[in-house]
Amino acid sequence: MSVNKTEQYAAKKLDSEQLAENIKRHLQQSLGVDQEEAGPAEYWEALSLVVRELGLDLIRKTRHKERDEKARRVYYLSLEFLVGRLLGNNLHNLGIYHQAEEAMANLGVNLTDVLEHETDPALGNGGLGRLAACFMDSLTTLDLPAFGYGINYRFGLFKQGFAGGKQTESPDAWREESCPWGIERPKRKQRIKLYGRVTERAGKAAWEDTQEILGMPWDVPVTGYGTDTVNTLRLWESRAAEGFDLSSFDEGRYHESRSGEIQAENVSQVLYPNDNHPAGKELRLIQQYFFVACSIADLIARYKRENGDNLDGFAEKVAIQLNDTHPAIAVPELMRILMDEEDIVFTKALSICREVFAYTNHTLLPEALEKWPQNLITKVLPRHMQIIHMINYHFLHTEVEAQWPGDNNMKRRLSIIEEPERPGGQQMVRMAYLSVVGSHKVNGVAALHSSLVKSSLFPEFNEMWPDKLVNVTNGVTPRRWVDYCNPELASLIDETIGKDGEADWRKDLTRLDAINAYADDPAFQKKFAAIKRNNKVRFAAVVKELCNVEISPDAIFDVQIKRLHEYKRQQLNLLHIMALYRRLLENPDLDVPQRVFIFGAKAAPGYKVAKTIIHAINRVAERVNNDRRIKDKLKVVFLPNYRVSLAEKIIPAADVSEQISTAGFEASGTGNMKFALNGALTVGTLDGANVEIAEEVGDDNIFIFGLTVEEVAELRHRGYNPEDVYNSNAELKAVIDWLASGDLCPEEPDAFRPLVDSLLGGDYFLTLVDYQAYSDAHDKIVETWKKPELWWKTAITNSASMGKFSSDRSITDYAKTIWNMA
Ligand code: CR6
Repeated sequence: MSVNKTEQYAAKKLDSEQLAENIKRHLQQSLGVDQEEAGPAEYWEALSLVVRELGLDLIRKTRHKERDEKARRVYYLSLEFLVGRLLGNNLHNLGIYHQAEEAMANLGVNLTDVLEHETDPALGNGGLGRLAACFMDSLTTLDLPAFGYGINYRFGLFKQGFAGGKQTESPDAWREESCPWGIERPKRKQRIKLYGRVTERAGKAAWEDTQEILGMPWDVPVTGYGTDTVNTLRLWESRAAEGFDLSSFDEGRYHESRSGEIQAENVSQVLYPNDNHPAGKELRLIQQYFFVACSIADLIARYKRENGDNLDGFAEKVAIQLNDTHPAIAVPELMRILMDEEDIVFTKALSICREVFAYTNHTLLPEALEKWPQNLITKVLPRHMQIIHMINYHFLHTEVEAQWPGDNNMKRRLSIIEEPERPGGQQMVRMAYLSVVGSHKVNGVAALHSSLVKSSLFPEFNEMWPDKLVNVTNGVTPRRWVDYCNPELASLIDETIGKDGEADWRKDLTRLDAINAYADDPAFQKKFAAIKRNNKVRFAAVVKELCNVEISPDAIFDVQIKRLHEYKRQQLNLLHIMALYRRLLENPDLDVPQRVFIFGAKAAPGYKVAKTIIHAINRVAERVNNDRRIKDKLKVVFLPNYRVSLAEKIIPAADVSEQISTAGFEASGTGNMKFALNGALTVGTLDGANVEIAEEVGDDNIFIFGLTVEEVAELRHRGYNPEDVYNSNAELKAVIDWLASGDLCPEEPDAFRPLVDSLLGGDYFLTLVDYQAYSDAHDKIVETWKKPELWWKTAITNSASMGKFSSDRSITDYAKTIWNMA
């Protein structure tokens, strides 16, 4: 289905000379600099402009083709797209990386240096946002008609620094550096309403006395691998509407009018820095509605341009995926347009919505499930609140009533509106319920997670609609997460199993399975190990530069990179490191391999315990790294400002991947897949996608430890006292006491109190319970490391067995089971 098979890889036709000419042209004509004046930053911008030109050309062709084919399109609505750096990835996807390398060399510059000049667009918090970016890559690679819709935040996720080991935050004004990727499309701007009130005019609801803001689209071309299809990521930026609050000019209230303008521009200012935890702020609700309303209006306009004004065929042409509940307000928004603007009756409007929408659930954490006060929605979106009530009434009194006649208790439990538990409390709108009721499919993101969504989160919905809840296991794009970040491994795979046409594992990751035949092969092991070592040498230089710590490439690189959250249990890793250090102090000649523990993690600025954990790890690192007694057998590094571009350097260099969440808490995880794909061995719990990774690699090739979901439930049921574990495990007790003693932070002896209290006062995440099993799993890792043939066999088996975890497979699953597009 690609744009034009005869013209395939249009970009590939550009040779290095043409590229160099284009680069020079942009240096002079777009940037106004001479070649002699240009540094890597200018070369980066000029080459990016060349690639953007290519992208825009192909976007136009893709659009024409889609218009002709009139196929169903999928719209991926997400408040986060963590795309990472784009230049290198686009060059790879378009098949012109080597030409670009040559072109730059001929101009006397090094492409790798140039690529380092790109600031990461950090328009996401973590896994959910990065997943959206991998999905855009796969949608395009698979030639599916797709649009991504999101927000063009002026400030991405904060930049992290450390002061005395504590996290500091500063704004990430990522676009200020210049960002050549996006282009504004003023022709497609939208005007949306907020606040006001609802009146009735001629029997119809009218939303009046509103404030209005503009949404300006900013289009980023999304390239795919080995195709001329280029899709669009359309990110909205808020602007004050022209004529905004004009009446206040007349009344001489100029200042008020200006303040209105600033408010409008505030909407797309900043990404909320919470992962798995809603902020609950009015501005966040406005952000959600702003991008949803712009996107729905935009996609309806596109439908009408292509199919005419009648919306009868709308659901056949449009699929909308809600990435978590963040865009859930899209359900009442589409209902509003269908009913109030298109004169479609309620029941028909609801059935259109249910054909169009599908919702992805990414978490079971109760505190992460979004709820908005009914009063707040009534204030900001009065018509939407009415429509939510209408949907709820129909749902409870027709559908729930039919399933459980006369059961008022059930109606209360399933109501989209949650009644306050205490008198005087607020009514809350459960956005997850609204999403389930408004969609035809709801998916979890890994097999275990999806089964828990059915059995614990939405059991009644599953009983009512047995086909609605499904699983689509997450995946990652092998283009960025092997081909681009680990080019030596990519070449070794090419050499071994071929790369042309059908054989190209970049397009069909299950082809990697053929590498399994080489897991035992000493020559292949040698090459695989050499690549890992090269990656470690390069990464050691990054660590030296960023942390001023020397690490040996011969040590085990043991890595935990992800958001800082108690359920992810960086504290478990920390306690174990403290214990290893104590073991070495007791016996400095202990026969153990050198180990480096590597962390990267941002904590939400308001998450106290998470910040305490960062502080504690940094303090332990300082102590361990400067203690000559342990003879460099142990090092700990915490890389500041973890982000996509750092992940690209860390993952290819990792030996051990830490995936140690409390069972039942990590919906999927996607880092786990990237590490295994690059030949790291996983130490992990039976949680999220770890379960499926274990199935693929086999139990002998992964270090599974700790309580299972069932055992966690049993333990909670029986009742658990962390003091019992603390008192019965001498090593664990010693390290917790050390943490509590103030020794690691003499100037603030109580600094780690919040962590110690959370461990001993309840230990909700069962860190202490899993401690011994974790420590034993690490002993097994060391045993394996001591047998290099076994180690490399295991590592190769991991890489070779990751075929399932390509985001191409995830997207194919969505297309088949949810979007009806394949
Ligand atoms: N925090 C899950 O916690 C999952 C991603 C993508 C998360 C994580 O396990 O891999 O989504 N959930 O599905 C949310 O953001 C709510 C995440 O990234």
